[in-house]
Amino acid sequence: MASGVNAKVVVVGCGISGIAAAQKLVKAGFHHVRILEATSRCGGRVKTGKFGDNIVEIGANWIHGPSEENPVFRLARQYGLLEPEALTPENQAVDIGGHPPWVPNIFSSSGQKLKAEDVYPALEMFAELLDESSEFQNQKGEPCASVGDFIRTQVKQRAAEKWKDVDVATRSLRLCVISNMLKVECCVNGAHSMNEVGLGAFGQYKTLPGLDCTFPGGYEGLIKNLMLELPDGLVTYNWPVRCIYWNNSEKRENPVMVECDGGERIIADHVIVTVPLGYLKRHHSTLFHPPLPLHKLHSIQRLGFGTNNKIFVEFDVPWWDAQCEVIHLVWEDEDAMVDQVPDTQRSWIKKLFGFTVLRPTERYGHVLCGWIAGHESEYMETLSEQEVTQAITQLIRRFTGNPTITPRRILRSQWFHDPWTCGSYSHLGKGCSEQDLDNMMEPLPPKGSQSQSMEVLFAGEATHPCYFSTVHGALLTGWREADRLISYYSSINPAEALKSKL
Ligand code: 6YU
Repeated sequence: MASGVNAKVVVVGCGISGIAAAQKLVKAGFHHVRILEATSRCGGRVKTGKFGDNIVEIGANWIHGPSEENPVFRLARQYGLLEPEALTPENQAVDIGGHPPWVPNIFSSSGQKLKAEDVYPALEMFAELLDESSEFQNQKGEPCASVGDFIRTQVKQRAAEKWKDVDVATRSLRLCVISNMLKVECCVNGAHSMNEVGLGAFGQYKTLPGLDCTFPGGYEGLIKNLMLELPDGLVTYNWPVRCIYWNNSEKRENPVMVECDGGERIIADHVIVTVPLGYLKRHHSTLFHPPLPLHKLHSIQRLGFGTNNKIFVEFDVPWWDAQCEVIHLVWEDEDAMVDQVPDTQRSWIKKLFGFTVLRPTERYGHVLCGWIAGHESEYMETLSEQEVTQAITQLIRRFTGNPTITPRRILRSQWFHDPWTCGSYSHLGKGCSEQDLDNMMEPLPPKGSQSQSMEVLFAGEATHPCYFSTVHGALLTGWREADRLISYYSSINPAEALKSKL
């Protein structure tokens, strides 16, 4: 490792993956590590904000699968950031397969609170089909290209058999419930429509045991604690990277040169790129010189990166049940099982599947978090806060049948228009396979090149083979790329390492 500790490493991006990479390298003794961050803050898509007197999560919300195998859970426990309940063995043992068993309230667009027995068969069928959608991985010959197509085709067949004795109105209502569940899945997957989520690789995403939990003091507590492990001054803020010159044809002393927006140039032995997939999709052609190899570029294009936004809404008094944890809004004109609205500008609000209830009430007051994915969500970002408030107010009045309900205030996220993120998180699009994630994480120069000098490495949520789209996935990719460099230097002897730097 003698030469490794002197290697100059530049990490692009100070989200959880960039922080994790730097932390591991610093711990291993690398003392020329720096992070270049485009914005004025650390944390990236882990972002805690203020809403009145309370905190809310603008980005990541839960630890998905808080149990021993989850490194975010282990760190949060170590830093003392979780509530006692989240630490219990019972909580860690619950295996919910990524879908927490929340107590729902379901309202319809004609202002009715729906009866459980009318809608539960639809929820059950949907859950069954989601499970089945995960079973085509590595099998080839999946019956449809997308999860959306598969679910719609199967629901039509199964409804005709199973619900043949059910009256027409109830059957139609159940199909509308399926529409609502497709919109929920658009949020979960960060996709515009489930027609864009590939069926063949859907089972690639893995869940961990544990009942999803939140950070009572905010997710950013995790970031703050990790940052304390880094030396002062390691991060340079407001420093966007414009171009990474690799494959040194100018015979510079160091193989990589990083050019920043202000024109500054920084030389390095290794660069770890952690920018979001959305940013890569938009800027890959200017961010790398020479351009990325085609197989990597094609994977960047094939993988999906969509928008999922939150709209926090506060009320003076609750209009939902005391036990309710999630509110679904079912449109009664959607028995065609749709998860896209026909006219975005006029009816974008129909894409909002409903709300989760912020708990405990003693901490948050009566606050709901609305969820909206896709192009409709991107359009919502362009509206004024007043226009969004008006649309939300009308929606709630309609679904509750109560024309007096008035929100006290709202706050929404705008991830698509964040120039350094360009959306929310990644999913596997149609035609994607495990190979695309392998291509994403492959360092440059690529396999088969003469040089194996690890000039440019790739971390970030969209490079994790099975935990993409999550904080724990992102964290693990940072550690993975740090380990790649650590083992690179321990595998070459000091003399060779020196040669590779000349
Ligand atoms: C999770 C959750 N969660 C909700 C919402 C969002 C996300 N996630 P970063 O972007 O953090 O860092 C990159 C940095 O690079 C950044 O600071 C940039 O400013 C910087 N940068 C960019 N360009 C640059 C340049 N040119 N130069 C310099 N710097 C530059 N994850 O575990 N629990 O509840 C949620 C949620 C609204 C937006 C989430 C959640 C995703 C995580 O937030 C995200 O993965 C990580 O924070 C990313 O870290 P990073 O370091 O990679 O990038 C079957 C199947 C299903 C599949 N999905 C199921 C799981 C569902 C995921 N659920 C999400 C749900 C919510 C609600």
